Amino acid sequence: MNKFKEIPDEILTAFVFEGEPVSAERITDGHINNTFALTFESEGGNKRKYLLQELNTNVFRQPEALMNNVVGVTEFLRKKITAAGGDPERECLTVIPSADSKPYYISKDGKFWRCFNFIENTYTLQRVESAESFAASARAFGNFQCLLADYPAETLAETIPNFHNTVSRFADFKKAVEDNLSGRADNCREEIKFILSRESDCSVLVDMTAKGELPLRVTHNDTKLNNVMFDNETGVGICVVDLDTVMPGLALYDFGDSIRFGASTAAEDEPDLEKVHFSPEYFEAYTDGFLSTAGRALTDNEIKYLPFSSKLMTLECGMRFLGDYINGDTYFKTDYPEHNLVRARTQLKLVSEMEDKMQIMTDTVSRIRIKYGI
Ligand code: GN1
Ligand code: MG
Repeated sequence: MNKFKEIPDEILTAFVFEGEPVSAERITDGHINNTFALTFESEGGNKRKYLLQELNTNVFRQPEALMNNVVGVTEFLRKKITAAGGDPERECLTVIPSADSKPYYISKDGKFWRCFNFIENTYTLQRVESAESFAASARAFGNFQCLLADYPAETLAETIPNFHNTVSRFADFKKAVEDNLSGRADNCREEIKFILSRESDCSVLVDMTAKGELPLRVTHNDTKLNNVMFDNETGVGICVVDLDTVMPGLALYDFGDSIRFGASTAAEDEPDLEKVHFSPEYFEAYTDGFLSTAGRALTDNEIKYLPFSSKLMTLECGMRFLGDYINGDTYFKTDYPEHNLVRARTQLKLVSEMEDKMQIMTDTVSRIRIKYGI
């Protein structure tokens, strides 16, 4: 019997699940896909959990190619983790095949579903709770990047073209303001001005990459704190999840995006800007954790641009939230009409504080380089 209002019957038999479905819980952390934790029970009373997702095909236009990436990356990680004596069931995602042996299922109503093992005895964090847990997430993302260092990048499809291309993000933003589809641009003229006056920042990493001054690597590209699963007992960040945007990119995108989300004293959507501050202490904790695992693999330019990338990724996200607000909320999920505007404001406040504290960040990176001899 289907007790799950939000999940069609058809889906509960579409994948190779073990046992009978007993419960389903919606997970509301992400801004893009619809996610559920499902529990199935086998005859002896054995329970097994799965993570079921309906992929947002408005955002991910080539879902088959995306799942091809995810299968490739998870199988690659599985081999490496096994060879190193780790437990691939806990340290990487496993794709659960559909009944007809595909890594996804397209329902009769045309929705795109996929399923993973649920990693038990772990927790996620929606906010940084301590410098130590933030450093643990940094070690996990740094390690993830190292594990994928020799992944054949040419086999990866670009799931969202120009995802972190800040020049094209800036152009999209300008167009959103010009088109003003929702008529909301007048509610945020200050914020628009703030972004438009930072156009020159947007080309810095793009130009360096074009000149060969920064190497393309296989990167995660969405390194939010809540994309790390922490072990209940040890607090170690054991598994990096949300692999939809694993593509060739810059190490700086991964670093900067983590700082954007985590080195803040408030939530990404905190409406009271008095509470939103950039935290140099959290910046230091993350930088230390990241350089402890990935530092030796990074070039001098990559390390030098860590502080700038933090600001740039935060500006990019601010542009995306504000652009979506002006476009009428067509991309990110929102809980209320001003949600994207509130999110954009936190990002721009962080950008402004990072600009003031750029020297402190640079000094922090220098200190940590000395510590690790890199
Ligand atoms: C989205 O899906 P989620 O919430 O992990 C977005 C990221 C943004 C983030 C902002 C595919 O990530 O790029 O940085 O929201 N993912 C996509 O919170 O656009
Ligand atoms: Mg996510």
